Amino acid sequence: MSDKPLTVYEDMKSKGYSRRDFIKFCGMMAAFIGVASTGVSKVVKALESKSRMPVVWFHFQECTCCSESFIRSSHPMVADILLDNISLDYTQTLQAPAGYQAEKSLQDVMKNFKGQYLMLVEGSIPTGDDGVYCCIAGKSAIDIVKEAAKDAKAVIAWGNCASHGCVQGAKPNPTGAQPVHKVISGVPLINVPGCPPIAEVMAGVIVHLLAFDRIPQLDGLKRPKEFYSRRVHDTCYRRPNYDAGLFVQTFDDENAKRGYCLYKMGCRGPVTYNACAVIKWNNGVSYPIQSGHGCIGCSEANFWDNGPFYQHLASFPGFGIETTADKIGVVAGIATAAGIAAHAITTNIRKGKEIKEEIKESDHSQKEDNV
Ligand code: FSX
Ligand code: SF4
Ligand code: F3S
Repeated sequence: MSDKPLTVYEDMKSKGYSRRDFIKFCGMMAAFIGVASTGVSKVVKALESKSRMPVVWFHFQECTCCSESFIRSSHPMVADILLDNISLDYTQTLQAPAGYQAEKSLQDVMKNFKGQYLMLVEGSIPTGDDGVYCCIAGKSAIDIVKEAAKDAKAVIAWGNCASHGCVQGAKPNPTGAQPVHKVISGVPLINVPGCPPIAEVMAGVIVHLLAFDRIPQLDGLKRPKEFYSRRVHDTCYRRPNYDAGLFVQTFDDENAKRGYCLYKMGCRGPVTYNACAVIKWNNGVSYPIQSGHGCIGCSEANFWDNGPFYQHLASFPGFGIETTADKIGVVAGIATAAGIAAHAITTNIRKGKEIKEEIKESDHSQKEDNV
């Protein structure tokens, strides 16, 4: 048997997945990362030829919900395939080894795969008092991050904690919690905020790296544009109510039952960049606003300090300093602009659906290949 590492496809085959599963997976991923239907073949080609990518996944000051979000993805194939195909060599919550053995795995990856491994970080880094507030195997989180980042191919900061500091970084921030990008430099870094981030977004970012061997296009805050270029407000299904000036005034009023806009209940959708209103959660079942609660801006920096959560914003960027919810129903041009934005993102998702349909079609004509 050759020592050559298995490609993603070979590895899937060895685990009993069919060719059809593989194509379906590539189609799903192509849809998430927003490539056109012609892009599916690129993803297929890449995953047929690329070997597994060594990965180290760190946990610092966090609640582990980012991992939970990912492994409990309602597309079991996504987490299953990705966890198999990123070679998760070190992760404190999922790895089999413990103690010295676990730390040896980490050292082995850093030594044997210099410049090739992907570093995933969940949690903020406490920098106060020489980093004593989070230590693993006798080392502080800050030292671990700096050491591992030095030879990483790229770093992904999962969730609000690693991207922005989250609740640990909120005032008075007793541990001096900092996001990853504040403690390392000189290595490509992607922020994937959200508390936690959406599983499909996490999967999309990993597949982008796996398939195209480069980081996705990022915005000024190092967030992948595919998922963070629109405000929740731009794609929210309650948006027509907002434009018409129809608001919930208390959580138990008639307007709440009618599903009116939650802006006056403190919704942060107008200042929050995330894909929740489009991709949603639990296999597209719902998202906070659809469940009757305003967005609390969990993907934004300082969201804990930007409260109180249940008090509406006095104004927000893009709508004019003086614009308030009471006047907004008459600002017609805005609705058009938002409509265009919403269209752009929903087109991507629709495109995804079309891609899936195409795959279904070709599935019918393709003989099952279960080698
Ligand atoms: Fe943070 Fe991850 Fe919030 Fe938790 O572990 S982003 S606390 S939901 O999820 O790091
Ligand atoms: Fe949706 Fe909130 Fe915007 Fe209202 S304010 S349209 S509930 S995102
Ligand atoms: Fe977070 Fe707002 Fe989405 S609270 S989960 S960004 S709707």
